[in-house]
Amino acid sequence: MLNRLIVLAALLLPACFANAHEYKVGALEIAHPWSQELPPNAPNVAAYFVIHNAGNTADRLLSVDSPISGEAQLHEHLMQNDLMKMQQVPSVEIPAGGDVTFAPMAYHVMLLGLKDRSLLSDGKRFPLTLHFEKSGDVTVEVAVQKQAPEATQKHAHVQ
Ligand SMILES: [Cu+2]
Repeated sequence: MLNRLIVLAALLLPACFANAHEYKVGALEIAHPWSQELPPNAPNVAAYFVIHNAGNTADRLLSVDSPISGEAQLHEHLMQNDLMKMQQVPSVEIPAGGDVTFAPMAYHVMLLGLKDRSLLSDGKRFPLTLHFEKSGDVTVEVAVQKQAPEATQKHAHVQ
């Protein structure tokens, strides 16, 4: 009976998180990498995720790259003279025990010089490699979707 329950629980669990996915490297957890589907002529694409540092030392996201684009940059949004603008940042600190959210109007990954648009439509996924100072490299699958995932931040803490 207990075995049956465990099997049942194992079968049900992935269904709850059908649209969320999570990656781990060292003490870091990267929750639900996603990208907004854009018109086919959009010059750049942005990628978002939440990084949680479960360790007790800070780490740093140094750079990112993807086979679908010639260049990938770390960007932040900021207010300057009442105008929202974005600019490149050299790296992003991931504080010990903290979360850093990459989201629209916040930190984001900017993919420039798109080489392959075949994976940029709703329901597809493309690879993105994150390079961390201490934890090393991890390749995640970025889910392309029409709708921004409302539950992304909530899911970041669900184990
Ligand atoms: Cu940008």
